[in-house]
Amino acid sequence: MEYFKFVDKVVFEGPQSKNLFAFKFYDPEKVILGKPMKEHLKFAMAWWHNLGADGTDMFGRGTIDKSFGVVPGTLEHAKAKVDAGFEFMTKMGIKYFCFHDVDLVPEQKDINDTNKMLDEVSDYILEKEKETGIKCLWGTANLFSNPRYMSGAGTSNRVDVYCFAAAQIKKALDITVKLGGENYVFWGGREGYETLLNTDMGLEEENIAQLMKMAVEYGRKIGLKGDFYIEPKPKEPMKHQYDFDAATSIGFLRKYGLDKDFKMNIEANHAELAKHTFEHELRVSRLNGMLGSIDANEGDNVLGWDVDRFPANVYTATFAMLEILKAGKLSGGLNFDAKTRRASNSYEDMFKAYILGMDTWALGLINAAKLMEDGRIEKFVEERYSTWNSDLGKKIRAGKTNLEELAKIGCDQKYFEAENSGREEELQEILNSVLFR
Ligand code: XLS
Ligand code: CA
Ligand code: CA
Repeated sequence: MEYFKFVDKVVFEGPQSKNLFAFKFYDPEKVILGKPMKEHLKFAMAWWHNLGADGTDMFGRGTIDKSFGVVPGTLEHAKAKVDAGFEFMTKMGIKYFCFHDVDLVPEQKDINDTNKMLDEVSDYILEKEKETGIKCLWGTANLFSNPRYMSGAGTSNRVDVYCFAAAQIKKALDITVKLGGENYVFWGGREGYETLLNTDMGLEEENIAQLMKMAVEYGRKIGLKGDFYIEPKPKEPMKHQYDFDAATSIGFLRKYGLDKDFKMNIEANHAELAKHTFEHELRVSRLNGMLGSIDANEGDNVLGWDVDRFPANVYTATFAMLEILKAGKLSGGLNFDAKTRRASNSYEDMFKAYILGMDTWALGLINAAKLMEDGRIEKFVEERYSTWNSDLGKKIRAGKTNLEELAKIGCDQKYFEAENSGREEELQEILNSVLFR
């Protein structure tokens, strides 16, 4: 069955094209900085939003028909989602997808029944992967929707709940490896707390570290080759989430010796919720050798929560691409953890949203390359720090001096004249002149 008859294949037609089902900027074969765009931009489809999100919000039921012609909540529906998903990715030219266990099949009352369904549906996905060459980018377990996780999964106050989490993680790892996925994500939506009055924070932190350790051991045993990721988010659904931001998560990983197996999966909208910029989170991850993958979306600065909009902000994509280019090759890619708005409720809107997202990131890449070639901003930063290349600067950086010696130099200088401007406005003007020339 063909679900999306209105489009055959989305191809590049260029910025002048008025075809709503064509790329204006994403030209997969075009070489930028020595590599085709499709290699720089490893796009992935998020199973949960694209095949599952029906526009439901806390004030109203769904507006978007994701039944794909069969009754939702059945095995047939799970398979129809596979068909629709592979038709969508093939038509869009997307080579990867990401999933939670319960995106693939409806969760059953008994976890063993859910696992049987997962076996059957993943067999079917495997067939489709072989036909199309599409692969899994990462998998994960949903450890936040089921009421048993109301007080956390790996950070639950109950050991029996912790074992359910272990069971789901084990199965999600099995399915990820079976589908050729190289990476595995931990997003801790319920791993946090509402009040310290009822919380043993120290015990919770140790327990989740232990769970991650066991996940790594098992994952390596069954052949997971890539990275485990933590996906930081400061809040929502919990008031305080332990993986607040990249810096917090990296500190946690180092404390528990998990930093060799884990990297960051940075989501733009989560960075904004932490009152950072997306590029800040990417920079912190990159500087620590911890940038693994990206959840590509954006928030809305009028709404203060996790709205998962499709990325449209070209400046943000540009700054993000600069970080990604400097990081070199990522083990992951760009997963569109994004959904169409509640009122954008047609199948056509699904395609238009992905076209918008992919074109935005293509522009980000094109612009980042232009900025690097132009070189003025980078050169300015280099010059701004040039006193650190002096003999004194080198001596300090090599740790060959002490506070007394520097204090003497400081006092001999007597006073400081603020004459070397940071030139922020000049740099913004350069930025615009490079982007829009
Ligand atoms: C929710 C998260 C989630 C993770 C995967 O806010 O973005 O979707 O990406 O569990
Ligand atoms: Ca995400
Ligand atoms: Ca999100």
